[in-house]
Amino acid sequence: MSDPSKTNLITLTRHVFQDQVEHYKEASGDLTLLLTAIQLGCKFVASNVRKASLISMTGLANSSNIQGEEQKKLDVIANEIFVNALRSSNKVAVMVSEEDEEAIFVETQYRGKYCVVFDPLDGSSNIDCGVSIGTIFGIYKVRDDSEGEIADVLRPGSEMVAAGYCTYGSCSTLVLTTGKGVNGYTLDTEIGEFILTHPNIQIPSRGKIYAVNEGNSKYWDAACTKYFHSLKFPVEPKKPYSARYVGSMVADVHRTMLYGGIFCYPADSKSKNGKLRILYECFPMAFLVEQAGGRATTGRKRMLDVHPETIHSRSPIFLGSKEDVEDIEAFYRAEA
Ligand code: P6P
Repeated sequence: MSDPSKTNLITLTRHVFQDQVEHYKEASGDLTLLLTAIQLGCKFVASNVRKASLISMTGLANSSNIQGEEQKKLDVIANEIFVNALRSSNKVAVMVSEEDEEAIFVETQYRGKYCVVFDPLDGSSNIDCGVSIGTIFGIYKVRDDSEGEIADVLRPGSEMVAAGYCTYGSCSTLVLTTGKGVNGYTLDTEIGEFILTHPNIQIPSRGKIYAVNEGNSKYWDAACTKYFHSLKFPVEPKKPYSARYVGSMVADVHRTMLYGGIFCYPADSKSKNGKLRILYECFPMAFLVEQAGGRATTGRKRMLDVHPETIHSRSPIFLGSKEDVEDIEAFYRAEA
């Protein structure tokens, strides 16, 4: 008998469909089909990222996005790939992309019942030097009696029905939750399928790694300054934490999901609301982390309880091992 793990491949689509049959008997299968479109986007981006330098896809696209950031060629390509894949899935009513100033409302004949918020190529400043980058997405179902409007996406993250990210690095791993735990699927480029490699991801209750841009230390508030000092100069016999910071949220969060510890992008005197966008960076990562047994906060409030004012609103975020995030929350309470 040959090795069943080699002859009984559990693809993402099969796994999500199994989950749907077991847990969502009344489901139509629309979410499974929507996730197929997202997988196509991730596979296409993975292929383009891998050969970017070979097909002169690095460098600037001589354009900038809503954030005023210079767009890299791959940013533009990735965004178009996802918008086209999502529209042609016939499962989407509203799309919000980091790369587009306005929300996209799908025309009636292609419209479905889901809203997808996404960052098609997060960490794009790392493209030219080959450091890991990724895609982040979150999915809402349109509210009852809605055909798809902006109010369907300006909702707390706690109302998302699915979220995920895909890393583009030494391998491409798609990490996904549909509300029943977190699973990771690694792309087998030879057969073009995401294969289950990280079933039921659970974040350790406490880690030994912290991730923050220390270059902003000058601008931190008192709670952050005291918290990070406590990690570097702990009271004996505790040992100092290790610092790891890629500068690509998907890479830093993926390491935190697997190894534990804490990822932080605080608000500070330079960035009053922090840098990361609520809808398509903070919410999806917070949903995944909570589903893996971790915790995600703004410092003062559960991240998923935040109500975004605009589609590109920003928030401070601290996420990862439950006990590590509870520590930073205690420092904020002490400074209140
Ligand atoms: P900084 C990348 O540009 C990004 O949006 C996230 O992927 C990453 O966590 C953060 O910004 C890095 O920002 O200010 O530390 O370079």
